[in-house]
Amino acid sequence: MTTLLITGIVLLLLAIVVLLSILNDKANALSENDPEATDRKYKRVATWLMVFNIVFLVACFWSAYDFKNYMLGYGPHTAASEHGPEIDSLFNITLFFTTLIFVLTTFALFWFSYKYRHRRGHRASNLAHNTKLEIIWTALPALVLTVLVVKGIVAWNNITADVDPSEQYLEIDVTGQQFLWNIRYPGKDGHLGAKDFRLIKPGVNELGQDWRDKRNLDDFMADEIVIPKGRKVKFRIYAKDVLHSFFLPHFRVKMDAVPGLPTYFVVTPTTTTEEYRQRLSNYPEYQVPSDPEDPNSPPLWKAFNYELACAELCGIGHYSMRRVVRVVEPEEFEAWYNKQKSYYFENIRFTEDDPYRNELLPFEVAERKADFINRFNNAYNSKDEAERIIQLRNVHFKTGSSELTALSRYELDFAAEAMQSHPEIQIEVAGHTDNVGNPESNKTLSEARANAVMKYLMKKGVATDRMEAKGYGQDKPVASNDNAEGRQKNRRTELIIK
Ligand SMILES: [Cu+2]
Repeated sequence: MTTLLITGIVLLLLAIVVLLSILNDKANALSENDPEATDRKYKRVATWLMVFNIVFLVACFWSAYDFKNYMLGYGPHTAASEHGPEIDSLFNITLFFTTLIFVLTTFALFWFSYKYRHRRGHRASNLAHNTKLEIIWTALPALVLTVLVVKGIVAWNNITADVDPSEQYLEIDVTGQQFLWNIRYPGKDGHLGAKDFRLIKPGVNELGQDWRDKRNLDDFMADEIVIPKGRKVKFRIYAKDVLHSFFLPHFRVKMDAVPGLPTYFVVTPTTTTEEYRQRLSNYPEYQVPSDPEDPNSPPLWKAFNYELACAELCGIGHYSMRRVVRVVEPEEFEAWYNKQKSYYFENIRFTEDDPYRNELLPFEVAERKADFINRFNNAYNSKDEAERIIQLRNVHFKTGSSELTALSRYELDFAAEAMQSHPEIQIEVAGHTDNVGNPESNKTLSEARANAVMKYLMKKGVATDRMEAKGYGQDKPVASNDNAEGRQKNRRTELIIK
């Protein structure tokens, strides 16, 4: 229905225009011999053009004024970063000059068409050259541009200055790819680990982190950017495929992400997300529902979030390159930061991609050792026979064999050490299996495994006559053999203090 109405109105307007032009032609034909009528006609046209000019300029200013509270730099949208006001003031200086020139030239354009309209007895004069004019309209823009450019360069050098290595700052690594941002934080060591594009493995190692660089081990990935208010943040900006652009509009941060050419931007946020929301709440524009379809949705100011966008049209899914940015008080940041989990320990540790899969890291050795000594002492001090058993939780064998896995050595070393510091005790090394397979061969296997452990302890200096190896096969389960978890518990090696 609406389409039909609009089509009807357009057709009607077209008919009116055609009719008017026909009438105009007829009137012209009549007045051809009446010079006064011609003068009147040109004056009328020139006057209406002047009216248009004034209405147009007023409309321009009115619209800018009306929308000011939505625009960055005005109303509630003063910059949320330390360097932001400098960019805004540069922008305003540029805007002042361009507005002035815009008004003057627009006005001159229409004024000339009015003043020099066709009139009887007036002839156009031919102005071929005027040196004075040439100098004025070359020198003036040159001067203005020089001021703008010099001010711009000085500001740009300030804004894009790198951090001083001696100062405190938080480093965050952002990598654009079609169509998302990878956000990486340094862990507790405060340093981001090395990357190499040749190590990139989709779904496993998206950034090509080199796990041999220990600084990588505590790095974590985040799905939003969280930064503490008042802290200097250095964003290291990368791209994996095409050009992207790292754009934080509320902080006046914008830097291209270029494949093969790392860039950076240093910014100090000055306003938390919550403070920015409070600021917005003072303006009627932000009291409307955030979802126009749902009148009960929270008002715009409450739903506000800073955001990271990609400012480079990088492909069909470009729009989805949005991430929420949260600026919080330093204490809240610490709480969030401490909750994050290292990517390496969550996803890489002990997998085939882990260069340290056959060894324990120093802190892991310390943790396991403390745990073992604790369990050993409990067993040692207990009078109850059933409690004088120490399970070797981290001693494992290759499937169906009595060959110890590489990581078993740590717990066996702890055991050997404990035996040596308690020379009076005797132990039994007991091997157990689950109930899969033949009971006889299970017994043989458990014996072989107990012997392997004993041999290892011997090699570490524990006297042979202090130990006895026994294989129990599947006879002494500690859990149900009906599920994988239970069977795993049943396949075990124990040290029993006699
Ligand atoms: Cu992009």
